[in-house]
Amino acid sequence: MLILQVFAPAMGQKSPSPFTMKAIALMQMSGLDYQLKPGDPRKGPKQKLPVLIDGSKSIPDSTHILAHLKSMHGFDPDKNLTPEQLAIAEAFRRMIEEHLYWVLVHSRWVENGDKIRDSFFASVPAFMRKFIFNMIVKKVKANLYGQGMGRHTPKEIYAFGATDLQAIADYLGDKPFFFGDAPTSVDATIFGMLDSIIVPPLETELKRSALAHSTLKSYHQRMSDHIKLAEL
Ligand SMILES: N[C@@H](CCC(=O)N[C@@H](CS)C(=O)NCC(=O)O)C(=O)O
Repeated sequence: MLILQVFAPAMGQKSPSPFTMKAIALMQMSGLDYQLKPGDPRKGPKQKLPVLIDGSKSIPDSTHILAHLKSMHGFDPDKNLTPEQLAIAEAFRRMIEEHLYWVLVHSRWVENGDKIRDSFFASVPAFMRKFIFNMIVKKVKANLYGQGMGRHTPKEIYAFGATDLQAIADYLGDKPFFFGDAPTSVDATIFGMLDSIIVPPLETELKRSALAHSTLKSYHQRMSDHIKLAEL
């Protein structure tokens, strides 16, 4: 039995990370038998979630999880894509995971720290929560600065986010999924990010930019229905 380790539900999300939601979408799309379990990133092979456990193997990273599903379980949602489509998918994936992700990190940890604290750290005793949370926020801010996003003003950061979301909405157009009638792996990536932007009850500039595109809102709903998220 496959086990997918993710963050426990929080802020209205099945798991409050774009990468864990992407992995959940992939597992659901695969039709494979698996169990969702809350994990602890500190105990994982790369100190991050998601992690897929397959027998004695632990596979961290959503991209490696997809590669494992392809090579070991015959699930390849991209098998009908052309080389050109694969290249486009890879570029969008990088934009979402290496750029838009940092706008999300800013919107959550820098601008809405007080709101996410009790939800993300519900399992930490209340008297220690603020202390631990402040330590993590310090680390997150250092990461944002190191990556470069944290050197910009909030207005500039949200303008980057709006441009990325515009690119996704423009390429999607009125197609049901990114490359047409059937979802592929880049749909799991986009879904994981949109779920993390739209679902939590945080009124951020990033969420406003996403919801300004009715196509993105309906696409998020279509993907949620397709992967039967409500049944999980
Ligand atoms: N490249 C990884 C990224 C995973 C990732 O960044 N996970 C974050 C949550 S969004 C995490 O586990 N952070 C815990 C930590 O840094 O302590 C993937 O695709 O799975």
